[in-house]
Amino acid sequence: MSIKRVHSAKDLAINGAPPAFDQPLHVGRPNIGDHENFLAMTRKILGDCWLTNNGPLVRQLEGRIADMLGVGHCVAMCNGTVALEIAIRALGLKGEVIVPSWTFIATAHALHWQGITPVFADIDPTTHNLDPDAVRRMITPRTSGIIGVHLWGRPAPATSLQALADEYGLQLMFDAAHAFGCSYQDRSIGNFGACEVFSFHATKVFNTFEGGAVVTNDGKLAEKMRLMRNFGFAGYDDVIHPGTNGKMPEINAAMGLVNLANFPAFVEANRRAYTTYAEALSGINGITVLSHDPANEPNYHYVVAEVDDDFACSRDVLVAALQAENVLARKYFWPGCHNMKPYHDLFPNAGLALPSTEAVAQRVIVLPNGMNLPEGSIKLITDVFRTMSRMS
Ligand code: T4K
Repeated sequence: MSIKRVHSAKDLAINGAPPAFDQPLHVGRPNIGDHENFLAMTRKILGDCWLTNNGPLVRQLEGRIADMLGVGHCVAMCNGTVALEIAIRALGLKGEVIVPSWTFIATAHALHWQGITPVFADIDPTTHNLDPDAVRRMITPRTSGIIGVHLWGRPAPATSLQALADEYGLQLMFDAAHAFGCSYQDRSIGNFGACEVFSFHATKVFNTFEGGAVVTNDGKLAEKMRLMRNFGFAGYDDVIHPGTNGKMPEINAAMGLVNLANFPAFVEANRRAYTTYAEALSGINGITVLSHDPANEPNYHYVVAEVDDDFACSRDVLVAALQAENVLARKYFWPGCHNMKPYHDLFPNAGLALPSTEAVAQRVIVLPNGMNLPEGSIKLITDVFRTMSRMS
């Protein structure tokens, strides 16, 4: 990839200069471990003629993940969304369930798709995670549970949410799609609430092409979810539970095993990139890189910055400038689930109770990260910020 320098406004692609990068830099470019290992495992899968249905590699992956997280049970699934749906059903959630609106749309869809009403609670604008006081305000007699989201891999306030759930007799589970390999107060994410759900989508810090898992310390719940992900089969010809097809294929598990072996290198590359971004962007008026609480272990996968009113241009103009340079920065998760059509149609006034979500949605920008970032690219990306900060 060839890289051009950005010094001044006239060097910017939005002003007609060639883009800084001749190929796009993506948020969510997959981290891929040792190719030869993966190809060898693929040949074995083909030779053994065992492609899916709780195969040996899926079972191996489940064991490795459970060990790594120090959690009793890992139930691998075909993707994070189906994993959420199965966990929600297995916990018997119904009526209303409280979720943040500031999350990927799958969190809300996993409820709505099953005839459950997602009730959006506001976030703490500093952490981007659910604000327990806001959750309390949304509890009604129809509420059956709370789904916290560890957004950007920053843990949701699990202790306060658990206390609230206990006080009102609610189920608590977590969408941990972003938080594989993270911890909260010295315990791995995966050990909080009744269960936690990971996404192993290609764009995640740890991927299995598509995939996901529910992890739990509750053996009965794990058993129920194993039945549910395989149509409720308890053996040949014996269906004992309603179910769906949530199974992870062997090829995905092979990718998972290979990537798990390389996981520490992925996190280290992310950490270095995060630190470089944070240093380069510090001191630019109106730009704040979201920090991590030293009490918790992050995976540094999402590099999130906020653009506030002190910056020389709006967040959207900055994103347009970066995209013109082939830096495909994202506005995740603008405009918030409650402003997406299915939920805006249902709750047109939800935004009134979500002032922090509305404000954060206008400020956030997510930057490319991961193993595939070309050497020197962060310097150039942050030069674009610096040049835009001088625009009037
Ligand atoms: N809960 C939360 C909090 C989540 O963030 C997600 C998923 C879920 C639940 C559901 O889990 P899954 O059912 O997906 O397992 C992407 C992902 O598709 C989605 O998995 C993820 N969250 C979300 C944050 O990001 P999009 O619509 O932004 O994807 P897309 O196609 O724009 O790709 C993102 C970037 O990645 C692009 O610039 C291209 C690049 N990319 C993508 C793929 C697939 C690659 O370079 N290579 C690839 O193979 O949703």
